Amino acid sequence: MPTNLPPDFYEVEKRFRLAKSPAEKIACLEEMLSIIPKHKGTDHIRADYRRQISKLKSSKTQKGGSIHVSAFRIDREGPGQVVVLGTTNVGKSALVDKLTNASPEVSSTPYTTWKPTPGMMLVDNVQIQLIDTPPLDREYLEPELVDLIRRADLILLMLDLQTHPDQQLETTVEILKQNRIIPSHMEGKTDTDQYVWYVPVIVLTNKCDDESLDEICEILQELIEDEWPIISISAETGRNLDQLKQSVFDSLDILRVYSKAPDEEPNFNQPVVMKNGATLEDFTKEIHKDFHEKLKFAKVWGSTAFDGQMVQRDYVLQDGDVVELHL
Ligand SMILES: Nc1nc2c(ncn2[C@@H]2O[C@H](COP(=O)(O)OP(=O)(O)OP(=O)(O)O)[C@@H](O)[C@H]2O)c(=O)[nH]1
Ligand SMILES: [Mg+2]
Repeated sequence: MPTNLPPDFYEVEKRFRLAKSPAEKIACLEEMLSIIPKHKGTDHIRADYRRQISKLKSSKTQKGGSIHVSAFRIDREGPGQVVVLGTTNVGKSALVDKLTNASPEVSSTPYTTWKPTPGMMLVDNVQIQLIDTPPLDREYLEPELVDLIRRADLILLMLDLQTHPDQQLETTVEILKQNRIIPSHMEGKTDTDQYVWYVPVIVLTNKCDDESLDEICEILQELIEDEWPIISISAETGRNLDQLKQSVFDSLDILRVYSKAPDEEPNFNQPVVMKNGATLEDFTKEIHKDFHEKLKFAKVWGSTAFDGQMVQRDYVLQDGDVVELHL
């Protein structure tokens, strides 16, 4: 236990030791966390309190005691859920803060984030959900975080370029593997009898603030197997973030279609976002059930159609198509 703790801390700690119910214990631990000073000497103990809180919260949910809405249950918004993962201090919160409308706490103190925070990132005219997460830790991984990762459409696996990124990658992949989560590009290359979840991964080497660090990025790329999709970025200076946004968009395998009424212009700020391969039939379902049930024909303006071409329900939509539906 570190010295120089404020007197309040010991009072709360005493209450914690005497507490009987999980709710009381959680309240005390949260209070202790807010009192304890943040510095290197308290890193370990703060991480330990967070683990205890997580364990208490999940056992509380399982027992069906009080109504508990988990911070890890995040509704999907937009065309895909993208989780930002990595060990502590790599810059996950800084990235989500920079790219989305959310403002998670960014700090040089390890183990700052302890619950996920979703935000929406605008790529071109599409809002994509990005989720900041607590650090991956060998000792304990919140079961609900594991579920969140398994359900994700894409993992942004972040490394701190300035502190042994190759080891961080190894650690992170190992932790994921222990939880039966395998990067998609390794499908067929891992020997396991268990059921596993394959999730696409893009590796981000963060803190590549300027050209002087490009050489380390290149060495890292040579060190790790070449099939890893990897982008060097800086959440702080904004370096290569446009490239990252485009790569996220491309990985989600989506296309945008614009609906228009006869004799009107389409609204290019409001695309209907669909999976690649979607047909006109799928599009009618997105617009309204009347169109789905009673569609007579549609006109399309786009890359594979001549302007105003009449198409049928089986027409395969392309990114950027403008569609006019007729009943
Ligand atoms: N130089 C530099 N520093 C960065 C960059 N991104 C983040 N940082 C710094 O790295 C430290 C950690 O950033 P966070 O975003 O809090 O890291 P985190 O991964 O969310 O950490 P945990 O919440 O503990 O998991 C902070 O001091 C940031 O200012 C970057 O691109 N360049
Ligand atoms: Mg964080």
